[in-house]
Amino acid sequence: MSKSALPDPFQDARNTKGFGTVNDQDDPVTMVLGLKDVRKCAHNWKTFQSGGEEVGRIVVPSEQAIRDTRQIPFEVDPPQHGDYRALVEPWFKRPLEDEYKARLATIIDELLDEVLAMDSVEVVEEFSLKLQSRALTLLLNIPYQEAEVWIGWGTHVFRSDDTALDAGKANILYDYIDQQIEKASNQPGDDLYSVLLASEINGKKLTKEEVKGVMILTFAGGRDTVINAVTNTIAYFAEHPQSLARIKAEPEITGKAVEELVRYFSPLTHMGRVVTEDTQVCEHAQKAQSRISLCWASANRDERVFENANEVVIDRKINPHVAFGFATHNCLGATHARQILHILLTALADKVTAIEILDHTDNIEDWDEFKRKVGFDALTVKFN
Ligand code: HEM
Ligand code: EMZ
Repeated sequence: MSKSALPDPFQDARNTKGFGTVNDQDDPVTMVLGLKDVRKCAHNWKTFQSGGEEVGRIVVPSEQAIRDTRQIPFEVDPPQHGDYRALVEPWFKRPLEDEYKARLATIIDELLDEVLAMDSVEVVEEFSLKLQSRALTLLLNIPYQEAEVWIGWGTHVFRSDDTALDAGKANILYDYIDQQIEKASNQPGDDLYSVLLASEINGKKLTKEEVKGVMILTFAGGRDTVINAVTNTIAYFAEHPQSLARIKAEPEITGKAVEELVRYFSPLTHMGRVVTEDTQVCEHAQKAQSRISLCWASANRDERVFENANEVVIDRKINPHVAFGFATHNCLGATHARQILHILLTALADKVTAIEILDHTDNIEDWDEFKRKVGFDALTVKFN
């Protein structure tokens, strides 16, 4: 069996009934599996809500027990969503600027040089986590050194080896953000905290709680997703050196390659919504106040849309994937994530000739009837 392959556990359920069910903390979730249905539900924010009363409930597993702060704009529905989104969108587009790209390229080049000199590298801890944390200093526009603090937190800010909902860990993040907000409020700079503290919606300054909501989301949403995408990229090229050679020979396909890898990896498996009225989902009765989820990972393997859906077609021409979501809440961090992967592919093609996998432990998510490999808990390689 290929080590880099991520099998699609949803195929049967998607083709027979179009949905699956996962019981999360006695609050079951109907997982919507087909691409068309996922898009339809994502578009319909009135019936399938993100911003209900119960903060944390749209995440699966629900984070109600470990979080009181509403993540913004993720847990807000239109029309308020649009106000928040308009406020933060320009900031999250900065990765398109040349200077940002150049600084990101330096971070990636330095890290690659480091691991190329090592006899063996545990990619998750020694490469992907460092890369994610160092790159995030650019997105937040704060000193590079701060990444060391975040590297110490491990791969997920809410999950640990023992539990998917680690309150102790979550509190470290909340306290840290509170402190940073105080610091920026006393001594404003040109970092994201300061910019948010100074901004207004309809003439009203954002509260510290709102700023905290944006920052928690920025730390949580862009962490294991990016780490898994980077680690899976290394595993993929280890087993497909010819694809790396193609990117070297035809750098113009790099953008397509990034989209295809993100489709195939689908680092965020699904995201929930709360149903506001009795309705039907995939011809299945869905009660008001129950939960559904939009399963991006399943939608991205929908064979009605993607030819050879279970293969990485490195220069796939038509690729309407939903790995970054769809409609209202589509990923704000996508510009940053795409830039990381684009620069990483270029640097790998430039500096690396072969990657050998020495050891690996899969990271398999358990969604009751579906067990999904999303990446690796550990991946040891030798770069050549
Ligand atoms: C939203 C995936 C990286 C910040 C989303 C959504 C998906 C997603 C599927 C939609 C959620 C929904 O509809 O409920 C990913 C993947 C990533 C990634 C696959 C990496 C490959 C990042 C990064 C950041 C980020 C790096 C920021 C540091 C956000 C935010 C939203 C979001 C703020 C909410 C946008 C809104 O509500 O309007 N992401 N994400 N993401 N993501 Fe990402
Ligand atoms: C939430 C989510 C954001 C959630 C767009 O996705 O990412 C998850 O990893 C977090 O646990 O709180 O931020």
